[in-house]
Amino acid sequence: MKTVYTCFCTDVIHDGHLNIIEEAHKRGKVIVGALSDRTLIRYNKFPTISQAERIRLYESLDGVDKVVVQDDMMYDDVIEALHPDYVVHGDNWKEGPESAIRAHVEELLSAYGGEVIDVPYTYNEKVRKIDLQLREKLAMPEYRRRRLRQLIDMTPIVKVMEAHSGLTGLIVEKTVVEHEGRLDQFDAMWVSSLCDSTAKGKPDIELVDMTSRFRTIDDIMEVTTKPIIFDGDTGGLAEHFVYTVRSLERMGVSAVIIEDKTGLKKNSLFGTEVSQTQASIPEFSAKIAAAKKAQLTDDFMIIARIESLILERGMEDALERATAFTAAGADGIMIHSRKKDPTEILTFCDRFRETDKTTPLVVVPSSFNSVTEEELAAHGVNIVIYANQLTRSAFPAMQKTAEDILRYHRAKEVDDRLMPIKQIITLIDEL
Ligand code: SPV
Ligand code: MG
Repeated sequence: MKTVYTCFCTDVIHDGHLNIIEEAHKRGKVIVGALSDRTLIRYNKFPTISQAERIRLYESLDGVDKVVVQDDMMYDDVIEALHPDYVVHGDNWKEGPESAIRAHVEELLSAYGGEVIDVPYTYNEKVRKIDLQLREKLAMPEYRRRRLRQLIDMTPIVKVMEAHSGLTGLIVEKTVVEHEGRLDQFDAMWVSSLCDSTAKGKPDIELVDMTSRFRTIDDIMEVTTKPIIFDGDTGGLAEHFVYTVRSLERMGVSAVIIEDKTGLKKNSLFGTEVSQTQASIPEFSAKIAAAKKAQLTDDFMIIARIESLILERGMEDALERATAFTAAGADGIMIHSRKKDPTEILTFCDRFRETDKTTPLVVVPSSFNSVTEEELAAHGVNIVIYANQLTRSAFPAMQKTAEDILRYHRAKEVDDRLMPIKQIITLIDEL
């Protein structure tokens, strides 16, 4: 009896999967691999049911002899363990980032005479309906809101990218890359005060009002499903912040980060070049406590951001604040620095973790950008935010185009660096 292996990462079984099982069953004993949660979120959409539920679902299918967990995107381990004669997959993996995985499977199988079977991908009205139902479970506020907490439990480090519009939201939502045979994507979006303000041509001084910031969130939410972390600046007055928290929760935002500054806030990356006032520990703790009391759901997170290193008040002050803000109810701590060297950030994380093993830690490596996600995770960081890189890459490109059109009195010279017209008019999918 031959052995046939197929890897599933779906939450719902439709005709396409049944067809794959049928094709597999014709050839021998069918083993289904259930892609583990931590691998699935790098590869596909966020799962709407748990890993254990997916395993039970696959086990219940006629024609499936056994279910195993596939924990790595690459098939090396499962192929070594099972030695399947065939690996069956929908033929959609012949194109795009997944094609590297297919090529690697083919190479592994050819070493002992195994074979890849590509089954034509099924797309019909039923499959389309199921896709829509899954999208509802991903996009609606009650599901989206809780997903950040789920991600913190699921993955060594949650990867967050800045978004400040529907379009940048779509980039964070849809960008998947293949690198050395593995696929990767961002987990969540950061609605940065710097980038949201900059996109409106305004300075980052809490000038863009909450109604406008909420409008940005709404634009992003309209076209995406990934969870959102909102940059709440100082949070304003505690009496106002409680209302902001309620609004964010209702919209389906997962977390707000507020920084321990008071008065006219300027962007932290100015450091001590501009005068900025740090809030006292009791004052900021009271703001956090008031917001935690106002919160309606258990899902939403209020994360306290500590500016002591930015303002050069020292490590001990930063650590004292972290303990106090956690005691006041903060669901996470963000520690910030504008040093190029990550040492002070890593020292803070190590020292914080000596006494607190669980409170999520957040960092924003804009200045200390040589540090890797793996290093951060090894020092106990749970969330890494790439806070402004989309804005900082788009602006120079747009400015250069504007300058060159002025320079040459026509657009021909810039054309080879533009997205083709055919692509821009079809960039956004219609429903
Ligand atoms: C932002 O993105 O607006 C931030 C992070 O607050 S930073 O600009 O690094 O202060
Ligand atoms: Mg900000």
